[in-house]
Amino acid sequence: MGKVSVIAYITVAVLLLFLISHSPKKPPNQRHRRIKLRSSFSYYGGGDERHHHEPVAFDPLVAEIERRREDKQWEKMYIEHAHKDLVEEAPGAESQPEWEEFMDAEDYLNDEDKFNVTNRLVLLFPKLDVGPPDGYVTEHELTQWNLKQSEKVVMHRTQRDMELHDKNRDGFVSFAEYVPPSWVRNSDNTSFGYDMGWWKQEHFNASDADGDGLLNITEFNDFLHPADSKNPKLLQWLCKEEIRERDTDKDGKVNFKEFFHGLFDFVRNYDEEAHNSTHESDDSMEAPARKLFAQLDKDGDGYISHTELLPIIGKLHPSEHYYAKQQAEYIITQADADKDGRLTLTEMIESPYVFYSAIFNEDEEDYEYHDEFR
Ligand SMILES: *[C@@H]1O[C@H](CO)[C@@H](O)[C@H](O)[C@H]1NC(C)=O
Ligand SMILES: *[C@@H]1O[C@H](CO)[C@@H](O)[C@H](O)[C@H]1NC(C)=O
Ligand SMILES: *[C@@H]1O[C@H](CO)[C@@H](O)[C@H](O)[C@H]1NC(C)=O
Ligand SMILES: *[C@@H]1O[C@H](CO)[C@@H](O)[C@H](O)[C@H]1NC(C)=O
Ligand SMILES: *[C@@H]1O[C@H](CO)[C@@H](O)[C@H](O)[C@H]1NC(C)=O
Ligand SMILES: [Ca+2]
Ligand SMILES: [Ca+2]
Repeated sequence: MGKVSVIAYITVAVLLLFLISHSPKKPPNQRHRRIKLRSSFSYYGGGDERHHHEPVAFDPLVAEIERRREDKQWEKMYIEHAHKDLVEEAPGAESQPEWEEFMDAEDYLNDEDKFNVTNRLVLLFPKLDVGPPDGYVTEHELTQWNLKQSEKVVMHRTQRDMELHDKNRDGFVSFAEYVPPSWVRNSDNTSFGYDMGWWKQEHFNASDADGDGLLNITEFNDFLHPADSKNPKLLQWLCKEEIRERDTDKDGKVNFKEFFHGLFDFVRNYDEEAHNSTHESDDSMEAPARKLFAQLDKDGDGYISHTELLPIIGKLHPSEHYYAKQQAEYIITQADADKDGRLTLTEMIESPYVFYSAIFNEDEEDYEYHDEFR
């Protein structure tokens, strides 16, 4: 990490101090709720994205704190692995990190004198209510907001990865520069998408939209998140990878059996989450699977080729937009008190913890327990 990052940390810290010292004073209530910062993330967005997707913080201020914590974790992990010998010479020195300043950040978020969720929502509402600004936040507005927040987080991670790979610091990643670090290579293969051929040159080439042999930040971000890319070459590559992965008899194509016992489950799960249908048994799913297979098999040769897979690739690899919409739908079902399908500022203020992820403690004692731990 360079000087720029250090300066960025300091700037944010000063900003936070400013906010703390200028917040209005109010008596605390709702002591049983506690806003939690999230601490887990995966180092490479790569292949495991469809298995678990962390929702992004609703409030940019919370996101900023989480981002700084993640950077610290990342930096520590990177330094540990880049200088393994150094760390091993000092056993136990950093084995149990205590993120004290982030504990403080969590305290800050939970101190209503300092971080008043009502005031935050009042402040944020006009930023959400933009299309059009009519006093209601619709599912679409909320989706766009969520998407903007998650794109910021994703791009930040990409920039961090870029710093790691762009060894000659020219702002581009060449294929030669793109050697996965040893700690990625040595870790669990499947979780980093080795089975997806993640590190292959073909993937790199497909991400290189203008074909100059180098990936700029946009292309590198696409490389790491192909499902969110608009680059047709990359989407085609993703389809090819999917076919390769599902082609169990290795004849280069996907037949109905391979489709039914693999791809179709993903499509079904996707549609279920979108349309809230009930779970069906394997037998009863065969007919709809055959129907979809026939629709996709445009040339009717009894196999799905990678071009025939393109219409459903978004269901196999859900995009950030999909998750942003899912999160928006969830928030609205939780906070829409009058059930008109949209949120007023009052509705939002009445359910603040739908927006601020919180753990719920039954009673005061539980709260004290957490208090002691800090
Ligand atoms: C937050 O601020 C609002 C308006 O300034 C006030 O009415 C409310 O009591 C405050 N809430 C808390 C929990 O301090
Ligand atoms: C991951 O896969 C590579 C190549 O297929 C292999 O050399 C390596 O030992 C594997 N690593 C683990 C931890 O399974
Ligand atoms: C990727 O592109 C380079 C030229 O830019 C070419 O030499 C290489 O063979 C390509 N690799 C694959 C797997 O397509
Ligand atoms: C990266 O290159 C692509 C063309 O491949 C271009 O569309 C994009 O604007 C470039 N991004 C930046 C940040 O320069
Ligand atoms: C799905 O529908 C059932 C009833 O049809 C309802 O009880 C349930 O809450 C719905 N789930 C979601 C996630 O919408
Ligand atoms: Ca470079
Ligand atoms: Ca409403």
